[in-house]
Amino acid sequence: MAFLQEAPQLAHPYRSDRQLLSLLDRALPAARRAALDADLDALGDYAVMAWRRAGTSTRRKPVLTQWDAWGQRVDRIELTTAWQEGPHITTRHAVLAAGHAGHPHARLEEFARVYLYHLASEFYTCPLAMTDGAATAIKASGNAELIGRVLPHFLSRDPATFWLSGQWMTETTGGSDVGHTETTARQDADGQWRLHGRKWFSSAVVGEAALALARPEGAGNGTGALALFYVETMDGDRRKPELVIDRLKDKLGTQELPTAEIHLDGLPAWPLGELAHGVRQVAPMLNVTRSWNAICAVASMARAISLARDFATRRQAFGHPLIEQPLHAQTLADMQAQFEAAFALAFEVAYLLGRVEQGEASPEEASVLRLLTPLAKLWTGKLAVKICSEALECFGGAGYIEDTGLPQLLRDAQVYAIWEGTTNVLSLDSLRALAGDSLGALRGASIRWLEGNDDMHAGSAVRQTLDAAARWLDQHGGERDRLEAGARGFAFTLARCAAAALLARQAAWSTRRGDRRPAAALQRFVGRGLDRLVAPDTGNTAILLG
Ligand code: MFK
Repeated sequence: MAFLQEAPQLAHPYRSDRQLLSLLDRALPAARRAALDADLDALGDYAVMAWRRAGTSTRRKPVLTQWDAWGQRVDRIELTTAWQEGPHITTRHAVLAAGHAGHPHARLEEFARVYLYHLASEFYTCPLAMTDGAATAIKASGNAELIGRVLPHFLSRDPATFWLSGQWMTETTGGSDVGHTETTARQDADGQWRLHGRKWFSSAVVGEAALALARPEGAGNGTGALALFYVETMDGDRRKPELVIDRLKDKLGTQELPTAEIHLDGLPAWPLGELAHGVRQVAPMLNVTRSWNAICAVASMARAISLARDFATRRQAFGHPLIEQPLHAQTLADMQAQFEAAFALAFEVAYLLGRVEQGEASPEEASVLRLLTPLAKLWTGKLAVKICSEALECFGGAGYIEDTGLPQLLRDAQVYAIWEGTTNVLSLDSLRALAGDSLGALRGASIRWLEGNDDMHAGSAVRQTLDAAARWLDQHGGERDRLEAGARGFAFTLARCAAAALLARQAAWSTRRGDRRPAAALQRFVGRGLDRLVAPDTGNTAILLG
């Protein structure tokens, strides 16, 4: 019999994840920690089942049928099995409801669930993120009627009453510069607002509701004149005729997610608040979905590393398992160190979000959250692509073969850097977040996170790099073009410093309990350098692009 390679096995994503276990042990009160265990265990079981199921079944994509046999427009979308299971898993384990539970650890407990559910859900987490964001924006609007109508559905623990919400912003004019939105809102004779236009990237079109940006008829141009509307998509069990699905997108990844192009042909709509400043009103939603993005990006890293590490114990080359080959072990350890830093940053955003929302946070924590949200989104989005790509390489040719399930990890990971704002848009948002003294707040927080850690080198590297970032800002902040040209390097530097300081806090805690791994991750992560500042040479750029 010719040699047959053993396939990689997926370790239980909850019981085997030392980062998640020790984070929850450190951050949660004992009673809350214990109450969470059953849901996380079950979501880990579901992830193992989904991985095995994917390995033994033919991959499917959603199918749109626009017309029935008799010429009736139906716009029916058939979903994959994981998507059909989505409402049941979400409500049974309170994935969204947990985040709105009214205590400061609610978001941490929610995002632990999201982290475990994400990949098994086949990106059903995308519309869940938007539903969570919509719930948050509607709460922030203070619109009591809407709050009473939709929150019981969005946060339901019963699949029969659970609703998904979309976030309809992107149009053919652009996904970043939404100020050019062409969708208009008109009031009919009865005073009912109705939306007319085309939305170009509508994930969650299978949902029951959405928040949509539109320009009230007669309003001026630009971002400030846009309003934010709430819409419902269903009339009983039929989709409303004023919502037409033109086609599903053919995407590089996230292929189980039915992203659609749609037309709104007079769809009834209700403004969340004032009929202007819609982007300001949707911002709480964006910050929530960006937090989901960061958590889901670290979930992809965790999956890629878990499989690559397992495979390294099963695959022999040149007389030894891969894990005993010095360069391969070095490669895996580098991935692990970067992942641990990214994990620490993404989950701090979740922790701070819970504190801010429950009114428990200091003003300094609120400004750190505003800054860390875009930083976590942009850095983890890029890192997920890098780590998934490296993980595929750890399998050699097998990593390039579709039915191993590995290429999908990389194709899916590419979306984290794009949706919810590209790396550059998020770098510019982190400049927006610097209004006030959020850089000073980040420095103060980092120094506190470093307390108790005895890695002197890491501590001084964080402090020195944050000082260098502040000097960079002083030097370039006066000239907008130069500031923007260097914004990505600046954002990466801040993200890496914050991640290192947070990892140092976890390392101090874990070392006291005999776990030296976070300290080793910190040493390696800081050893690769924190500074990614660039001299924004706009003249040189002009020559290169000329
Ligand atoms: C599985 C993981 C789950 C992930 C879910 C994935 C869902 C995928 C679906 C999508 O991808 S939906 C499309 C997502 N699109 C974006 O994220 C938009 C990208 N563009 C931006 O982020 C722009 O920065 C933005 C449109 C928000 C603003 O650009 P503008 O037109 O230049 O607006 P401006 O004047 O800077 O900001 C308007 C107001 O919003 C200002 O407040 P004021 O009116 O009080 O002056 C800003 O301060 C405020 N603002 C903007 N971004 C904010 C914010 N406030 C708080 N937080 C922010 N992040």
